[in-house]
Amino acid sequence: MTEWKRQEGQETIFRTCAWSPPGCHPVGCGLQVHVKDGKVTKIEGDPEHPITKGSLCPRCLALKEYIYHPDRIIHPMKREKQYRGQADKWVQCSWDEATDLVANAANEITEKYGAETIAVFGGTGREGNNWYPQWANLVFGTPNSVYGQAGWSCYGPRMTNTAFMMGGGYPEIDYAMKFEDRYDDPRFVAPEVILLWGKEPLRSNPDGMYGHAIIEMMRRFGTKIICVDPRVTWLGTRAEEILQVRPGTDTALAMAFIYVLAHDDLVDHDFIDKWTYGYDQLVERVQEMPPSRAAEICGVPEDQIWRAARLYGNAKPSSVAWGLATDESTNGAQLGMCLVSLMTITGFLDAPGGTTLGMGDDQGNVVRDGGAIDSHEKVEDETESTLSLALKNGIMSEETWYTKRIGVDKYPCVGQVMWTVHPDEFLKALETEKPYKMHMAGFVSSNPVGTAISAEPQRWWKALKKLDFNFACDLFMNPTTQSCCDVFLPVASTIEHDGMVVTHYGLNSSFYGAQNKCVQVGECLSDVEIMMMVGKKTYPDFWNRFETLEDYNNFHVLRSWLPWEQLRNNVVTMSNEPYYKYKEGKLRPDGQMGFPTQTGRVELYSYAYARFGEDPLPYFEPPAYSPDTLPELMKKDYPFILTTGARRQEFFHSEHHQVPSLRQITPWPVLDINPADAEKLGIEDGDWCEISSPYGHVRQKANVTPTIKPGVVHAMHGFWYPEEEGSEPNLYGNWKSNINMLMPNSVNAKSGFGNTFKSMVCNVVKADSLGGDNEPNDIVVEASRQAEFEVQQVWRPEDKEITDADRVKID
Ligand SMILES: Nc1nc2c(c(=O)[nH]1)N[C@H]1C(S)=C(S)[C@@H](COP(=O)(O)OP(=O)(O)OC[C@H]3O[C@@H](n4cnc5c(=O)[nH]c(N)nc54)[C@H](O)[C@@H]3O)O[C@H]1N2
Ligand SMILES: Nc1nc2c(c(=O)[nH]1)N[C@H]1C(S)=C(S)[C@@H](COP(=O)(O)OP(=O)(O)OC[C@H]3O[C@@H](n4cnc5c(=O)[nH]c(N)nc54)[C@H](O)[C@@H]3O)O[C@H]1N2
Ligand code: SF4
Ligand SMILES: [Mo]
Repeated sequence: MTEWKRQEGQETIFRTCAWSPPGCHPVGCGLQVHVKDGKVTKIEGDPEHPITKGSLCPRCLALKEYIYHPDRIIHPMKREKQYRGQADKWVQCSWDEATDLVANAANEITEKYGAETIAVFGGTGREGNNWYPQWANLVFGTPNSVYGQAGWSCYGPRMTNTAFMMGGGYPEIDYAMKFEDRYDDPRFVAPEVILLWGKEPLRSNPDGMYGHAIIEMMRRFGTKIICVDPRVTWLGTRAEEILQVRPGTDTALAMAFIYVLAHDDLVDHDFIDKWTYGYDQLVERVQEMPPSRAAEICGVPEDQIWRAARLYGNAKPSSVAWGLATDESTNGAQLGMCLVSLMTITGFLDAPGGTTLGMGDDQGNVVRDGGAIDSHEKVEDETESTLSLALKNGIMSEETWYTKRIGVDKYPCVGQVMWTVHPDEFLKALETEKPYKMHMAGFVSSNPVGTAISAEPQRWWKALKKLDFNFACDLFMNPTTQSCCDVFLPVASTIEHDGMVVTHYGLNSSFYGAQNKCVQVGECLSDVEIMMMVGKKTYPDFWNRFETLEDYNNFHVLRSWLPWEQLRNNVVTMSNEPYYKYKEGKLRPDGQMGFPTQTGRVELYSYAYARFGEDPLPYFEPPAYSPDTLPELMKKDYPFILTTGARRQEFFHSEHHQVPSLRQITPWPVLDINPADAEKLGIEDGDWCEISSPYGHVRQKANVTPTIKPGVVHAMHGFWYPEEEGSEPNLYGNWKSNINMLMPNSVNAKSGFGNTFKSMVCNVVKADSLGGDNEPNDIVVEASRQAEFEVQQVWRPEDKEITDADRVKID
C-alpha cells in the first residue's frame, strides 16, 4: 500500500477518502489529491482503494473548481438582524467574534426562554449530518434537532422497518464490499438476481452502496437485474425485467410479489420456521393482492408481475436494494414492510450474495450509538450516545428530552427510531408558537428555504425569518443563509479537514476510511472544530476536554474502534464482517442467537408497529394525491402524475449548481415527459413548461423522452440559480424552478412517515420563458388546509401479548 502522503518532485500527493462537503453520502471514494505550494493542482481516483479502484464521479473530479470558487465564503461573516434578506450587508469578522455571537445568543435565549427554544437543522447524510444532533444536544442542550423533510421521507420508513422488523442495522445488496480481496474472497457468492426497487445506485451511490459494483457483477458473474421504476434508467435498459409502476402504488406490486412467491412455494421454509415470525399472517394478508389486482392498480401487465416475481423467487441467491421511492410516498412504510419480507422469506438474508446485514465493529460485534433511542423509555444503557452524554453531563435534563421534543408525542413511531423532532409538526410549531415559541435556529448542512429538503418552502421561509437569531455552517450563501441568518460560519471541505467515513454510518460498514486534510482554504474550519469552539462557550465543562481536532476524532473514532493515527495511515480498513451473524449471536446486544427484536426473529408481523397503533402487516393504500383519492380535482385540473428528484451525478441536491463544469452538463432544470403526452400538449423538446399543483407553480424545460411512463412526468429537484440576485425576494431564483413549491406538508401516514415527493399530481402547460418577474409565488396554503388531505386509516391494532411460543427457538 502506498503511504497516505508522499512527495513526487514539487508535489505532495495525499491519499484520502471523500465524504463532504460538498455533499455526498458516506461512500468514501478514494482520492489522490495533488498539492503544490499549498494549492490543489489535480484530483484523480485512487487505484488502491479496494471498492472504487480509481473511479470517481464528476463531483469529486470537479472538487478543485468547487473549493476555489470565487463565490465561496471563506471567512466568518456577520449581518445585523434588521438586514436579513439583503445580500450586500454582510461584514467579515473574526472566528472569535462570530462564535461569541452564536454562543451569547444561545446562552441568553436558554436563560430567558429555555434551551428547547433553540433548534438545529441538518440535512441528508453528509458528514455534517453526524453533528447536528450533537450541536443540538451537546452544544445547546436542546432536544430539537430538525431533519426538515416532510414526513421524514428519506430513510425514515426504511430505517423504521429495519429497526422494527429486524432490530436494526441496514440491509444492503452484497457486492463483496467487506472483504479485502472483494469478489475473489472464497466466502463470496455473487447474487444471481438483484431486485432494484425505486433505486438508481449508478447515480446516487446512496450511503455507501457503490453503484458501479452492480455493473461489475453483471460483467463478471452474469448477475441479472429486475427494475421497479416508472422511468427506464440506464440499468433498466440492461435489466431482465423493468416494471414501470405507477408512482406511489408500489405496495400493491410488492404484495403481489409475495403472493407469487407463496403461490409457487418459492420460499425457504426452513429459514422461515426458524428465524421469522408471522409468515402465515403475511401470506393471508397478501391474498387480497393477487397479480391481477396489482396489475390494475400499478399499471404493470399481470403476466410481467408473475414472470418477474418468479425470476426473483427462483434465483439462488437473490438480493434486494430498496431506494428512496420506498420513503417518499404516503404508503411507503408498508412498501418497506413488503421489501423486508421479500429479502427475508427467500432465506438469503445475511447470506453470501444475498442482502447483507451489518452491525458493529470489525469482529461483527454489536456497537450501539445514536438514534435508536426510545423516546418513552428511560435511557439506561451506558453507551456514549449523544443523548446519554448530554444527560450524563447535565447539559440537557431528562425532562427536557422526554417532554419538549416537538411532535413525537403525536408521532411516537418517528420519535422512537429518529432522534429528531417530527418535521411537519415542527413547522406547525414554528408557525403557531405552540406548544411553545421557538427563538433560535442553526443550520448545519441544511438549507430549508432552498430547493431540496422542504415541501412548501415558503412556509419555512416565513416561519424561520421570525426567529430572534439564526446562524449557518456552510460554504456558499444560499436562500436560507441569505434570507434568515445573522452569522455565517465557513466550513472546510472533505479535503480540507481530518475525519473518518464509514458506509451506512456503521450500520452496515464495508470499510472505515480516513478523510485526510490536504489543504487549507481561507479561514475555513471543519464542522467539528466549529462545534468545539461554540461548545467551549456554552458548556465548557464538557467541551474543554477536547484541545485539538485529533482529541475529538479519537473520541469519535475510538467508539467506532480504530485510533485516528492508525486509520489515517491505513487510509482504508475493510470491516471484514462475517455472514450469518444471526446464527452466532453477533446481532443481539445480549449475545443470543437471532435478531434483536422482541421475538428474536425477523418480524414479518411487526409487534413494534402494533405497539404504535399501526397495522402489523403491510396494506395497500392509494397515494394521498392520486386519481383514486382526488378524482374530480384530478380530472379537471391535475391530469398528470408527478414524480421528482431522481438523482443526477452532476448535482447533490441544491449543491454544485455554481460549478461551471458540472452546471454545463445540465444548465436548466428538466421535466421528463413522454412523447405521446408532449404531442397532445403541443410541447417540444427544450420548451419551457409550467408545472402546477394545488400548492404552487414553477417552470422547467421539457425533456421529451420515451423512457418515462405515459401519463407520468418526472421533474428535477434542487434547482436554483446561484448566479442570479441573492437578495429577497428573488433569493437566487429560488422560487422559479423549485419543484417543492408543488409539494404539501403533513400528508404522512398514521405512523408519521411519508410525503408526495415521488407521487404527486400536477398539470403541465407550455410556457414562453422561465418567467422574468422574479416574484415569489403567492403564499396560498394555510396550515389549516392540511387537514383536508390527512390520510385516512381504517385499521385498529390488536392488543396481542407475546407468548413464549412466539419467541425464537433453535434446535
Ligand atoms: N448524485 C447524487 N447522489 C445522491 C443524491 C443527490 O442529490 N445527487 N442524494 C442522496 C440522497 S439524500 C438519497 S436519499 C439517495 C437516493 O437515491 P435513490 O434511492 O437511488 O433514489 P432516486 O434517485 O431519488 O430515485 C430512484 C429511482 O426511483 C424512481 N422512482 C420515482 N418514483 C417512483 C415510484 O413511485 N416507485 C418506484 N418504484 N420508483 C420510483 C426514479 O425514477 C429513480 O430512477 O441518493 C443520494 N445520492
Ligand atoms: N422534490 C424532491 N425533493 C427532494 C428529494 C426528492 O427526491 N424530490 N429528495 C429529498 C431528500 S431524500 C433529501 S435527504 C433532501 C436533502 O436536502 P438537504 O440535505 O437539506 O440538501 P441541500 O438543500 O442541498 O442543503 C444542504 C446544505 O448543506 C451544505 N453542506 C454540504 N456538506 C456539508 C457539511 O459536511 N457540513 C456542513 N455544515 N454543510 C454542508 C450545502 O452547501 C447545502 O447548503 O432533499 C429532499 N428533496
Ligand atoms: S460518489 Fe462521487 S462525489 Fe461521492 S465520494 Fe464518490 S466520487 Fe465523490
Ligand atoms: Mo435523502
